[in-house]
Amino acid sequence: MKADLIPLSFEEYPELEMRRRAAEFCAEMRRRRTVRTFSDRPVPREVIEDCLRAAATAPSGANQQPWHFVIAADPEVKRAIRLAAEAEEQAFYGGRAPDEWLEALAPLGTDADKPFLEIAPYLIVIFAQSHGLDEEGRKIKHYYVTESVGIAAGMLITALHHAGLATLTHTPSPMGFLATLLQRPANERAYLILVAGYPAENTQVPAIAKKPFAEITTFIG
Ligand code: IYR
Repeated sequence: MKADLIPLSFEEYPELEMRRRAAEFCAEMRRRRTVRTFSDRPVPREVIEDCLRAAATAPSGANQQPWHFVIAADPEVKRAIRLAAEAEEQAFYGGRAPDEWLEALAPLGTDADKPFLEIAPYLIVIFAQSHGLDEEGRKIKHYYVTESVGIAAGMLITALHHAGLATLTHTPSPMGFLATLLQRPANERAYLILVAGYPAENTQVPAIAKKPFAEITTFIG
């Protein structure tokens, strides 16, 4: 059934202001770096909540919002996630990953040790709902699930960065243990762990760069 229509809430800026906003936001985003060393300093829960609210505004296939966020702040839960993730990573780095993959990861200096999973104040585990369920428990087909959850995850990373927090997109592989550990229903699969908090003091990041703009864009006309 077609939804009722309401006026669009839209803000247009004078061109100079638009240019300034775009340039400033670009500069702010270019400062974002994935961090692998976190501080245990507490972060106000309300900030995390607002960032999640911002992420939840993401467009999604048929507006089905096929995501669920589990926010693990409990030290015991974080520890359980760390132990299970490290077990997978040990298998990954200890032989499961093909050499080509390990070579691609070499510049990042990652290994199977994941202390940040316990140190960072928040692990935001993003689940994708492969289908929905109606009141009678019948399956509701979801559309563009991967795209939708990816967009929401990107908006969450952006919101957290904008708020002044660091993040790490962490994808232990396979991630099946997360649904079990966090007692998620059968229609949900773990999509990624977003580690969020302040960076540890004197955090260093790999000297790697983004591709040049001309390489990633083709303007036609
Ligand atoms: N999940 C592993 C490996 C890893 C894979 C990719 I692709 C990365 O960009 C980074 C790491 C780990 O977290 O170490």
